[in-house]
Amino acid sequence: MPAAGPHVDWTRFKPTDRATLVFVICAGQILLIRKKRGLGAGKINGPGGRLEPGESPLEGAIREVREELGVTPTGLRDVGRQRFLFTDGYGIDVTVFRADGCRGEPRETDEAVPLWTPVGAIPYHEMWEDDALWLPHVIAGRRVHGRYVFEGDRMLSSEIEILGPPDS
Ligand code: 8DG
Repeated sequence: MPAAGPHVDWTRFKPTDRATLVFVICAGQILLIRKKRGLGAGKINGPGGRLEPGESPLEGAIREVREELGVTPTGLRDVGRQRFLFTDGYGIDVTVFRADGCRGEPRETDEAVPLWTPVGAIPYHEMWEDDALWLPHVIAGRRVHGRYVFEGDRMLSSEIEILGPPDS
């Protein structure tokens, strides 16, 4: 995709990468990470990462949580898709999952530090700028689709559709 300004024809969006994010939410807590490397290193996020060739989003989501935190998320539900276009032309299409628990105790790896966080105290100021727009809906049990243009770390535009609860 060519370099973009804030106005994008999303029907022609061809992402460079497809990726996943997983938010394990249970007992009033959400499992976040401090990301040590990759896109968004230093930020707080959910675990997740780029899909490998031939992998489904669900498979990739489970693999990334295992790799980053050493635990297996359970009860995953697809809660929407977030698409990002950077002004240098890089695009990433992210499938977001909510999980209702995980098997094992999250531990630090060379990719991430686990941070169990009360759902009422999410540090949005240390996260990607768009997250404050859609993550509250996911926590409230809704699905959200979003499209964003970024210049580096700075969000230039956002479009969000709030949908109903995920299929169980
Ligand atoms: P690596 O091993 O190649 O270093 O990395 P990876 O694990 O394959 O990929 P990654 O760099 O972790 O992939 C980027 C992750 O960041 C992916 O989970 C999607 C996520 N992500 C963005 N933009 C945004 C955003 O604006 N908000 C949130 N919450 N996550 C985002 O790429």
